[in-house]
Amino acid sequence: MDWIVDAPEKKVVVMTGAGISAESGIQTFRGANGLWENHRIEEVASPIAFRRDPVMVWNFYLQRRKQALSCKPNPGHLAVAELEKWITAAGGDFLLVTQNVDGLHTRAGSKHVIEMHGSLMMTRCIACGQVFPDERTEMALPPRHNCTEKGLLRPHIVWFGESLFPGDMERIESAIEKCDIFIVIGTSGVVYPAAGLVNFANSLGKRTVCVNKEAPANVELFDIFIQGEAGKELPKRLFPRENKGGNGK
Ligand code: BJW
Repeated sequence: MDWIVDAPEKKVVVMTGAGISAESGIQTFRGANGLWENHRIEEVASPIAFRRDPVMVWNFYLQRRKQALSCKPNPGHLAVAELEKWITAAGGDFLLVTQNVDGLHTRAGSKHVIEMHGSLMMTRCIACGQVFPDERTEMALPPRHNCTEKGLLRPHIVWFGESLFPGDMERIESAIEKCDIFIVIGTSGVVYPAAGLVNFANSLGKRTVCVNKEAPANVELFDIFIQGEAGKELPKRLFPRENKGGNGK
């Protein structure tokens, strides 16, 4: 097969991880140049860490926000957005589930997206729970919310030990139940519940494909594994170029 999504497959779920943003200059979490090499991940990405040192955690996410805003979507993000256009124009269903918090898929033009681990561009009040867009990059101290409880603001990120946002898992599973093909791109397959979604897809007999630079931990669960960089593989292999979405732009 030359491409991953075939013409009759009009119901597609794609799930991405940090690998798809690597070619935009955003470091992945694990591996040789992993973001976490000099930090244990729990030091910065857990509710305990935020309770212990909110200033350190806030500043870590502020730096990440600055970095994400300074990066651009790469050909991998653009190919996923084009696939969505193509599927939608053909009357099909498309859902992109991303573990990434960098916002690059939306900036590439993806519309139907679940950011299952949250967003660097959103903040949440720990007291009243209100979530709002926040692209500020200069607040060295976590501010207080203007609600009656004056709650501390925290990144709207799913940290270790926290559940996904209400309804997200149900929407993801429902899309997988209806899909023809489940494509997983640029993730090491070690963080749950994301890593377990391929088991769910397999249990329903769906076709499963993985595109990754190195074999992920759960590689044996996929029907097809394509080894390579997302920005190089996806534009040529995700779907047939001559049929690409809308007017072919
Ligand atoms: C390329 C490339 C290129 C590079 N092209 N590819 C079941 C079993 C065991 C443990 C658990 C379980 N269920 C829950 C847990 C606990 C925990 C967990 O999974 N722990 C494991 C580490 C063992 N999960 C949770 O706590 C989750 N919550 C939960 O399940 O709630 C219910 C519950 C609570 C408590 C107990 C039990 C249940 C929440 C997980 C939240 C994850 N949050 C993070 C950080 C926040 C976001 C942020 O700050 O940015 O999300 S962790 C971090 O890992 C981040 C990522 O989204 C996530 C996944 O990483 P990803 O995307 O896979 O990146 P990498 O770096 O690992 O891999 C990159 C890959 O790309 C590599 O393979 C490269 O080869 C490849 N690559 N260049 C293509 N150009």
